[in-house]
Amino acid sequence: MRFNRREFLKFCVSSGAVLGLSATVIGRLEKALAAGGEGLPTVIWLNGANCTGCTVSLANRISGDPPADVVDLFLNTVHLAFHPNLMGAAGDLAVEQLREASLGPYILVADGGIPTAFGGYACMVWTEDGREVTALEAVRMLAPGASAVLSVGTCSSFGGIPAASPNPTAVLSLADAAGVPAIRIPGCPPHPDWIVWTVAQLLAGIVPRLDDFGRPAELYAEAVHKKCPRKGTPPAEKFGLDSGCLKELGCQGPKTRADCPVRLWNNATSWCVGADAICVGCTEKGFPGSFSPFYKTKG
Ligand code: FSX
Ligand code: SF4
Repeated sequence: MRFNRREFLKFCVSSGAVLGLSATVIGRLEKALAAGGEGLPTVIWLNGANCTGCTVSLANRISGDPPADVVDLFLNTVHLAFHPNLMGAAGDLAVEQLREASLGPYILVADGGIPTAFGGYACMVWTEDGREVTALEAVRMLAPGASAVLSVGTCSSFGGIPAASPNPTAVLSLADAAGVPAIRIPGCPPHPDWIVWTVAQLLAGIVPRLDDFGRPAELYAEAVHKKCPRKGTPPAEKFGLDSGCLKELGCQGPKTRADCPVRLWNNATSWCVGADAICVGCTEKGFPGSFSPFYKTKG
């Protein structure tokens, strides 16, 4: 099934309550919908150093109502001009599409950290005129002209796993590598709803209020611990034997801001603590170094 931009807007409007979109955002999207969605920015999505989990997370969003999945949605609606994993075009054609998109209004999205050692040549994103273009060069070229810059995932937001000590490729966040401010949607991976919510705000012409770490404050409003159903229960001594609090087993929920216990994952099936694992702190700056070794009690 194919969807167009109009259907993405319809989807955002009809799923507004689930996604937590405000009445203002829904109102503006409705207006854009009435205008046929013309003039909305194109999305250029780059991959830095990553595991591709961010895109997999986004692709896992399934809805009971059409449009059924976000892959189709983003391919055919938000006018996703370039995405290394999702686009149909390849080679020169893909680069042509990117170049064309970069002439008009566009939102730059990047998942993955940006390696800066070796002149950036630890991560090449496309070839042009026989020359390898690095992620570093690409973000420095595209970020200044973007109407918004979006860091999807902890690697792009803060460096994340590829920047973990000893960080041999000198990975930086997108904002630090490109020298521009970015809206950060951390999580390793981030929840697909967080990505769609933020893109919907930008399409509605609204820059979401950000917290001190550049994350949309509404999405990262409180610690995972606060609404965890295990809060206040006796400490669990082992995994899988009871439903007690996992803090003594290394849970980082008290230090980690995200709405996982309420929103749940995999189309509202469960979440890390619900599946009897600890929260590892993946939405926080300093992950993984500041939270490891995992499964140990820290302070
Ligand atoms: Fe990082 Fe994303 Fe973790 Fe993986 O693109 S936030 S390693 S889920 O893939 O960048
Ligand atoms: Fe908090 Fe983790 Fe215990 Fe849940 S399991 S109450 S998030 S410390």
